[in-house]
Amino acid sequence: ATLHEYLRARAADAVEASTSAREAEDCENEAAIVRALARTCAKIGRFVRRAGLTDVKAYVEGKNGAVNVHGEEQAALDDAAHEMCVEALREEGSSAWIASEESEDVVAANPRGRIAVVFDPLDGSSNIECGVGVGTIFGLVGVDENSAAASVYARPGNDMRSVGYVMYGASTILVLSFMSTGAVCAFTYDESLDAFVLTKANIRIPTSGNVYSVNQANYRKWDDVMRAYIDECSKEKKSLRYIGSMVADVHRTLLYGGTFHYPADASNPNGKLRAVYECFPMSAIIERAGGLAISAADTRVLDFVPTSAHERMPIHVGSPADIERLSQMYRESP
Ligand code: AHM
Ligand code: MG
Repeated sequence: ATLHEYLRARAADAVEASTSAREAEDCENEAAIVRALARTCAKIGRFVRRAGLTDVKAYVEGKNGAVNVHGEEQAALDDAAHEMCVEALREEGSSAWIASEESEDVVAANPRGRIAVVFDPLDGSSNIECGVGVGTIFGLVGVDENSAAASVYARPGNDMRSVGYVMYGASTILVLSFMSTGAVCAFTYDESLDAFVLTKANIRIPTSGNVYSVNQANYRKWDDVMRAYIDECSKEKKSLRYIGSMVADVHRTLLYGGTFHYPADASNPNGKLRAVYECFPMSAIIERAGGLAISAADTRVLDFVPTSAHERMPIHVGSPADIERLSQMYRESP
């Protein structure tokens, strides 16, 4: 099936199960928003693939030297991806709010809308210039009509409805969990059809895995438990894999099992990754596929309530047995 067919069927099921016209309309709108995002990601994928070529340079002139709200240098392709997403969501029309990692403020869209969209348009952008995988991450949140901007982010990750990411790697892959409880499915972009085609239905993460993924250069800045856990991984002869693109590192973790971490460290007490745009959607995908996502001993990532749209948080996601082991080590530490 194509993504369009899949969404049409799932939305029809949801409409049938709905108990009010309002709820039915929300399901239809949710499918329409996901469709718009997928179409945009196919376009972003074509730009990523052509990065460095002259026609792309005409569109995005290499690095533009701009600094985004997190103070990091922003590659121009980030800007372009952000613009493309905002444009597509505005055109689709039903989103209440649009919150992007690349924009300081949550942007108001349709005041009568009941679904807000949060996204990181191009994550891992330091990998663009050398042609290594990057991705787009998104999540949909239900809000009241005429809600305030804070209703988009000042709530736990558990509230996310549809969540997904697109990985621009050797192929362009969309991983989606549609609506609040949707199975995790992968769709591969077929250039000849200009469509995402279902390639993996109902993905379940392996119970444990042989790979751990973390920026081990930060080892000396971690707390004792994190160091002990990684020592144990190494003693157990697990393999280390780290691309430096969260989407690619988490995607591998989802399929092959194991763990991905961006812990707190001495220079970054809340880690590096943003709760709303990165940690929530990726953790929701992993948990809906049977994995676990924690930020500390017993604290689920998805229970965290951010106080700002760009707040960061520590994250450990992956196979349930492996994350449970880390959680146990934190619980037992004095
Ligand atoms: P970005 O939003 O500036 O692209 O940063 C996020 C990326 C993630 O994709 C990745 O997991 C992490 O940064 C890697 O950070 P580090 O280089 O500190 O290991
Ligand atoms: Mg990012």
